[in-house]
Amino acid sequence: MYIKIMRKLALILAIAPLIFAIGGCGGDSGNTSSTQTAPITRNRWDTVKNRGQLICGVSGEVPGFSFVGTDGKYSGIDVDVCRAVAAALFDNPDAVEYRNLSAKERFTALQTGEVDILSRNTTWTLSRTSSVGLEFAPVVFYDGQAIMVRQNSNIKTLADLKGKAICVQTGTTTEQNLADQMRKRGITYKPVVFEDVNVTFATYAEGRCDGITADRSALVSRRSLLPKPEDNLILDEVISSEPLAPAVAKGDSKWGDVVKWVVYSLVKAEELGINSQNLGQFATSTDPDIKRFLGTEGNLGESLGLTNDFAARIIKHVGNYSEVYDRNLGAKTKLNLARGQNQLWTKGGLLYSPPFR
Ligand SMILES: N[C@@H](CCC(=O)N[C@@H](CS)C(=O)NCC(=O)O)C(=O)O
Repeated sequence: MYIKIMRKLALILAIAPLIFAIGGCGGDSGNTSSTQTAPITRNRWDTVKNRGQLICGVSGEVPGFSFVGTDGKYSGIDVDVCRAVAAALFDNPDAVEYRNLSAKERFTALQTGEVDILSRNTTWTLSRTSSVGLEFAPVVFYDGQAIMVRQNSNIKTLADLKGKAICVQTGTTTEQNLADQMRKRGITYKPVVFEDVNVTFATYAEGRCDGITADRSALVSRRSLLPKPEDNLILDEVISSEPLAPAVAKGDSKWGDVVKWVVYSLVKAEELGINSQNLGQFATSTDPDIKRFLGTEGNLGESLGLTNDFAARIIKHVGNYSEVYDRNLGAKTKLNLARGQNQLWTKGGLLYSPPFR
């Protein structure tokens, strides 16, 4: 409660003059303060360095992405991005403090400087970049929106949801996409909207909604928490593109670059076939590309304000992209999501790293 009040107060102080100056909101999902916000801090990297710890905004409610286990530990692909940044900065993936943020709270937390980075199944959109003031790092998971219904409901397509109640979380692209799709197809429906993800899914589980919609990965994830997961069917129709990416506050390109190249490092390591198990074998590699990447030659890391071995630190502590994916979302996990679009470009997917040069 105290944190929520402080968040609101900090946001009002930070952007009040701008709200009055612009007099409107940018119309982005879940953010009442969409406006041309001035950057809160221009040197977040120094702030983080002085603090000795990264503050990472996550959901904490989506297994496979970010979730708090019974042991109190965070895990998930979004969490691993936070760990990778901390590994690059401090050679310590545990130098992270996590803050759970709902869809509605997440952008305010970044704008006010409460968190250094948002790593929370967040879709990269134009208005979030322009009006909300986010700077996105590369996509860590390409997703799309889907709908889940009960197996025994006879609902097989979006059209079958005519006149039905659909549970959806507010502050999301999900809510907007559903409205768009239904309008486009001329289907009337009853949106049942909540701020809290647990209430949204509980309402569906109690049978008070005929369907529930979210990013497909989130449906697979949250279905695993339902009393009888197998009684629920995720429809094949995918109604949107949801490129999920970490973000920082706009206007601090030094910090933005650090986070971006940490994400690229995960992908580049997979491209080069370097992982946490075989990293040692590459220490003496004579391949110039690998030498630059691992920092045994050149000063790419220092040019970012990091150490030259920052990518090696990430691989040592967190692994490459495929290790991160397999650990959190792969065939050995409850989610069992095929790599699909999240495969390397060389294997038919969309993941691609610019040169480390
Ligand atoms: N990717 C979409 C949806 C993100 C989202 O918040 N999805 C819900 C559906 S499960 C969620 O993760 N809720 C978790 C929470 O509120 O902590 C967006 O960026 O707007």
